[in-house]
Amino acid sequence: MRRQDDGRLRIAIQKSGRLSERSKDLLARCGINFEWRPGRLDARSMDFPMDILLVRDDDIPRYVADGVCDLGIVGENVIAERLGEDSVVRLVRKLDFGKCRLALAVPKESGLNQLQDLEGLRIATSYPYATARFFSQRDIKTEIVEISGSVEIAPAMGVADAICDLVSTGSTLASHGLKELAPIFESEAVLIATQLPLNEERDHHFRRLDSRLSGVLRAEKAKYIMMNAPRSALERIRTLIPGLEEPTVVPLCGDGQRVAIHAVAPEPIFWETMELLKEAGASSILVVPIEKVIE
Ligand code: PRT
Ligand code: ZN
Repeated sequence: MRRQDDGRLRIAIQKSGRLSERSKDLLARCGINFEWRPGRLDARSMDFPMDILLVRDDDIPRYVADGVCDLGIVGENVIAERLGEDSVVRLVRKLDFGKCRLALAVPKESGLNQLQDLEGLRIATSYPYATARFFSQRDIKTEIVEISGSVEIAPAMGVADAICDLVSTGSTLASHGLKELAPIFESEAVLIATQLPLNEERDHHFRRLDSRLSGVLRAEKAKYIMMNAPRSALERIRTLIPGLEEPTVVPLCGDGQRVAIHAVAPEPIFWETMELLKEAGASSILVVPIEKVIE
């Protein structure tokens, strides 16, 4: 049943886990703060017409698909596992955190080196749907052993011959004597929206949120760069900073040859680039973070 329409957006995020703090922080940077009350799984924002629901990440795709919540922040891996290929939610944008990959791994000394070697073997995973689909698409018969946690210990326990689990740094695999055999897919945290229609009011708030998110994500990567340089070095300097199209160039007081250059660089500026800028004749190079961007 559709919930009562009070014009407020409702978003579901993970209650406690790897995505919780980053999700709350991202909303806070969009100017959306919640009053958290101990023991409560919902909260109301005082500075934006939005309510939040704290749930297990596995439930988020379904809540959003069914319109229980308008929006959700969740890993792509969870959406793929819970909803399959049905595009019953709308991917609004990738959020640049929670990056990992679902991958197949085998014991280092197993002699298993390629996918075909897994034919007829047991694969332990918390992602039975995605794993089974991967093998059936390649016509490789395997037995899927569904395990809800600590999948990496399954081979040592004799429960399975290989595993299919999330990997980020790879240190969990290494510390359990496992090696990665093949990636299945890449994942990161994403904002999803229901495909059910939002009324005019909620759609308006959704657009405001999305525009703020876009600004926050762009600002995260972008830097404001300032330097002084000879006017003759301008062309060379523009080639050194990726994406630098229209810098502001201001004459320096009392110096006809040198100018101040100010620009927003859409990508991070590395030390190597600063050294090249110096070689090109730039001095007093300042790189400062940008907090918010709105176009
Ligand atoms: O309680 P709830 O169901 O909400 O949480 P959960 O236990 O199912 O999920 P949680 O909090 O562990 O992870 C939430 C989401 O974070 C996942 O669905 C992914 O989208 C994302 N994510 C990113 C990861 C990892 N990186 C990750 N490394 N989720 C889990 N891991 C685990 C992995 O399962 C393995 O045990 O970390 C270990 C591997 O890490 P490395 O760095 O050693 O390779
Ligand atoms: Zn979960």
